[in-house]
Amino acid sequence: MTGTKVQARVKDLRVLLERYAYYYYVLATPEVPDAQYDRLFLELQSLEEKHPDLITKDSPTQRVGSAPLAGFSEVRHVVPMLSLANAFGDGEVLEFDRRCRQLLETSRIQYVAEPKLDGLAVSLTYEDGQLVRAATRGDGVRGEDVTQNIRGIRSIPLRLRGNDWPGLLEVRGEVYMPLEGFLRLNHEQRAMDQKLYVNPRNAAAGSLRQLDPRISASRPLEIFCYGIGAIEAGQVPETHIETLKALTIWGLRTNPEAALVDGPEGCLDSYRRILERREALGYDIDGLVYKVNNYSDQQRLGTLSRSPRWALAHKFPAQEELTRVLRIDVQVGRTGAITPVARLEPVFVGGATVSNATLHNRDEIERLDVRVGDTVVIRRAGDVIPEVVSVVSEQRPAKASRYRFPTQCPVCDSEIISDDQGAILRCSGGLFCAAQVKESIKHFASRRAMDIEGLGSKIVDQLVDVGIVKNVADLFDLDTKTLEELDRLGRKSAENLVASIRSSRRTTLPRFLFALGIAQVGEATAQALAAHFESLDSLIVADQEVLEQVIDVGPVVAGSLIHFFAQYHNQEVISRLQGAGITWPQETGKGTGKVPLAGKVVVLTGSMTGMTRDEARKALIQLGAKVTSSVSKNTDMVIAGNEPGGKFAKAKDLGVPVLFESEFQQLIHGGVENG
Ligand code: 5U1
Repeated sequence: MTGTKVQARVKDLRVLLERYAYYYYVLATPEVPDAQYDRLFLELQSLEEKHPDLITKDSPTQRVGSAPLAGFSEVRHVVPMLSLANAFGDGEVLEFDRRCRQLLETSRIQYVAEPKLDGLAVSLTYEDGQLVRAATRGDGVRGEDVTQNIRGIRSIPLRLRGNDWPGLLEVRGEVYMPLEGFLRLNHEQRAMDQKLYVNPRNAAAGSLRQLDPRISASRPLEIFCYGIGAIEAGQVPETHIETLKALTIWGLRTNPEAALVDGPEGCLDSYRRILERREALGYDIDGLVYKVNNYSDQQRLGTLSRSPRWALAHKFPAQEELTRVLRIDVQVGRTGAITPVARLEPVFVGGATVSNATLHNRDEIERLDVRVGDTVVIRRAGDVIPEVVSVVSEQRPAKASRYRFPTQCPVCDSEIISDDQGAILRCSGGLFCAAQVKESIKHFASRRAMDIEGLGSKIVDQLVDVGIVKNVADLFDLDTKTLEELDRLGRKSAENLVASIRSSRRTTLPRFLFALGIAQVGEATAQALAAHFESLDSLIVADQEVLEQVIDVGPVVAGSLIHFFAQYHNQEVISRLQGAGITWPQETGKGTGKVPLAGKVVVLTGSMTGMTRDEARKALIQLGAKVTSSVSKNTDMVIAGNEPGGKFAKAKDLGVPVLFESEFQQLIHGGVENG
């Protein structure tokens, strides 16, 4: 290539790479597979190696420097980075709106409601469209210069797109670590015997403050930009919502959840909706921020000493709190798995009072070195079981001794054994252990299994403790008189329970298989087995080889099924259940057109607007699909919602067909043909 041609190619490659990064990170709709991006990147890198004079500071290849820093120098913010006034209840939001209306002498205000990320506030300065400086918020007046590390965040453009940006533009936003990246990072840290981060916020802060920019660049950091600080030689729009749009056009990533809302009712409505979807966002938020939309109104409202009068953070209930460990117990699950649980001084966290938190397993107790009497951080996020996150070791009582894991089952005294890998500890008591019997009955009766309404945990405990029920088949022998004698169960409830046990007998084969509680057989596997064999009899007689033909059934699941059906007492229970009248309609798994995704391996990514993730997953299972979590060459289809992320890119890369939400909805309602 001639010198001019090389120059032109280098320029084209940069434009293409910037464009692809923009579509991938900012618009979340990748234009090309990752492999294509990588190819062009390598081409640019090799041209720059041969022609170093063509290297520019804003080239996509020049994001990460190699020299570790001695420290971070101080940066003074030209416009202070303010903090936000907090509200914890609806009343405070109404009061905020009343005050704004009064000061503005208006009857109605439009606000922008946007998620408040639990990350690290930063300021990015662009001069003539080039990123020249990035700083942390610090105390709001002085922060640290983290330019080298910010350059490593690929969703932050090194130069702005278009040409209508102000000559000097200081953008503000929150750097955060998505939950998936946080879990992956901690997994890697553990593998390398490095310190674990307690939460995504600490991981984001720790990653951005690495002195080696290469380490920082390897961390899964992202940004959402939410406003503008200093500005010269140019203008920004007149409203906040328009500014967010302008930022996106200039190549900066803004939160797609930000929305213009009307009055305090609009704010509170957004709050409730986002609170419901909080777990599905893929990143931690600790509330919503409401901002008066109109900038001239913002100016008239002005700021108090540290926070603007025109904005309010409406916080979610705290998800982490401190409390004390009173005792450590172990619980025995349906399959005998032993789970340690911390009994706590009750504490209000994540919107509920919590007095128990899981300690997961023996290794986790050892890792945390949690002891009775310790002050601990516990976390309760949404419906997730509360867990102990860390120990405040400075507050440990002098005589607290190390926890010794039991060697015998606390319920039946059988020996506790460890499985092949030594990761899971189990009670060896089997059906001799009342705890395992109770849990297997609770599972059998649960909503997604036989769905026996009214058979709650307390009733099962009593039935097993007094010896009336020894296995799930005994449930179908219960009568009103027997049940009436149990504590707290009147005649009416006893009658209702007998009726719901009777009506549970009409079920489906997948539900029945799932209800049996066979190790390794969850809902999706039960669905696949039912679709494949279409009858219980054919499943029971299937050998290892035949079983492994079922999609996603490998040697372990097949072995578990064979072991289960070979046990005499399991055969007896199944035959008693059938004798009690449990029936299901003939499986019409293949070729009927009712289950268009029969046997297909499907992956869900991104959030749906019309349904929760769990609803989407159930709809897929109903359509016959096997829902898995990661995309591979075995995946038949990916369903992509909003912000689909890496799985979407991988699907495109591997040529896996992708269905968007509208097409998925059509499929649910019987519209799209599937090949
Ligand atoms: N989304 C969002 N987060 N956040 C934090 N907007 C936003 N605005 C802030 C802060 C501290 O401050 C400005 C209102 C000054």
